[in-house]
Amino acid sequence: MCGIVGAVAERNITTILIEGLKRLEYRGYDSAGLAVYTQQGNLERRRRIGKVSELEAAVGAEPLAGNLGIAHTRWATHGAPTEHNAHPHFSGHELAVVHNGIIENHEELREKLKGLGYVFSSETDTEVIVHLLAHTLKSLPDLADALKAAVKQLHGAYGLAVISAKQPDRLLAARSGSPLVIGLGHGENFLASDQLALRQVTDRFMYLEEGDIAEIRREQVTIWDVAGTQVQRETVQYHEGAEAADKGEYRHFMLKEIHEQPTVVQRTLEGRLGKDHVMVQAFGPQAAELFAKVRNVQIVACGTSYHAGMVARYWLESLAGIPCQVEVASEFRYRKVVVQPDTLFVSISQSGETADTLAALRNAKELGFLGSLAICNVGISSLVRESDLTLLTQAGPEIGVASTKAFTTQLVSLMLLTLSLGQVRGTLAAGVEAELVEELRRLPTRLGEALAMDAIVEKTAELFADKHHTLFLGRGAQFPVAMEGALKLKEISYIHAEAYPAGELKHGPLALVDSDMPVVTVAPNNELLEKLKSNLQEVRARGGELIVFADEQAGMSNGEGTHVIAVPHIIDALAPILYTIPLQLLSYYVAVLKGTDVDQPRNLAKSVTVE
Ligand code: HGA
Repeated sequence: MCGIVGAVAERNITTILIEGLKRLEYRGYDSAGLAVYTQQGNLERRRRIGKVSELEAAVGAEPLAGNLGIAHTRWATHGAPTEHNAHPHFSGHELAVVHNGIIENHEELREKLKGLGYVFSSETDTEVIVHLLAHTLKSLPDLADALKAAVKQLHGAYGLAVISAKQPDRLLAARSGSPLVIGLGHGENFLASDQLALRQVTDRFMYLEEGDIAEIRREQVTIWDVAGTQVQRETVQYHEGAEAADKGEYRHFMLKEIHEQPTVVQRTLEGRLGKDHVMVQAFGPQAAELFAKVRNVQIVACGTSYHAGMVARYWLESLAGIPCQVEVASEFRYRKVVVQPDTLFVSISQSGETADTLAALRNAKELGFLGSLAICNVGISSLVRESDLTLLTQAGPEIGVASTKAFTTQLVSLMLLTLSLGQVRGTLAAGVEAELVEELRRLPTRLGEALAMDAIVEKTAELFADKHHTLFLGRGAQFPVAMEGALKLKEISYIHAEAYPAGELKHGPLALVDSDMPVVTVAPNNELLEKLKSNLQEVRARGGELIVFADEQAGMSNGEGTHVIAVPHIIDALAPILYTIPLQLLSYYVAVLKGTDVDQPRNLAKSVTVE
């Protein structure tokens, strides 16, 4: 979602700010802006709706140079995506603020500040922050003191960057519910909502914690914690290889990320498989002790991660014999939940900053769960920090807004969880675990074979180019795979797609089936295959066109209105991971045919850090 970049240096920082924003573009946004304290001693800003390149052009046309500045990509929550709502927001000519998050008491503060004579020029919640700070500065002239006092009046979530023309040697930051990281340079320092934005200028970072306020000067960084006590935060040297935001030979990040899946699944398995068992300590030193007590599992997640959780439910119940509930985080967090004794709370999130999932975890801590486990792709994230146990997916940075490799690595991690719980609790026969471990080792190769379906899937995509609706069907653990397939198609091709358990067809959705409604089905060769074949007959009988991704050994063949695409055979338990690949490719190629913005689909954002 929105991004923040800030800099204080001896050199001109405008290009650093713009490059930083570009590196955050993948998160999705609707407008961009920056404010610089210029060499003439003024605060000046440029703002544009649309892409960072528009902002860059505006700066090119009317140059801005200075040693202190803040910049922002906005994903509107309060007020339309217009230029006057874009950040930075100013109070007079003195103060500029950029903000990620939501101020819940903005109406009340706005009325109060209007009463004090402040004039608002936007509909955003953010603008109350800058006027509130301006007002506080009247009694507390030091910027850090004023910020500490002002944030006490804010309810909601914020990551803030602030600069003042009156104190132009410093950049201020405040974090509560929205991540911020300081980038450390030599004689220059930086700020961003994600270290990725600053990798061009440094590899040394200091992560702010909840409630921290930071004063960042060229030579010095001072941090106060939520109690106002001056604190040191650890400096982290960033080591991850140069997995830069680079598409390489691929046309889109999404296609690159789909093709990375054998490698990242391999990485997710590395160091976690013993000869014939899963190494439970991969979940943390106290995992074995905690897992031994688990009698139930509650999974909470959003979007694609929720679908991973739904697959895990089939696995946990059928393989480990552990009852499992799965719920979307935005529902779980506001519902009165009855927790069964000895329930493990499992949250799943690519970024680890998903606002609803994080809030659900925080609620869960008050509800008497046995403990919490985060399945997450970002090691230094709030979800990881706040959970008892963690298993990191090793997907690497995912740039495409529509999640692909994050999903399959989540599935692999959830299979490791299933096997670990079954092992520790003695509910999974050692032979079954050994067989699945062996199959997991082969999985990267199998995924490579599934990727070889690329060309046939590209051809199949043509069947969808002029369609407006589709149905996705699956049975058992393939039902959530069908849901994920439908979500991918919606997200990037804007074709309306719905998923149903195949057995539900005749209870309603069959009424929709006609020659304009293609029906996509995933059909591994399992005990449900014959039932699925009957469901497909129901579709054919109504003239519906069938696209069936079927096990090469399932004995299904092409026929009138039936397009069968053979999928390499795989053990049933791992089929959800393998069948995801052709569905990802299908939505990708349909989107390419329709000419949509594959990597940054309209209205969507990566890492949903607001409710
Ligand atoms: N509420 C602010 C910032 C929005 C945001 O953080 N989006 O991710 C606004 O609407 O401008």
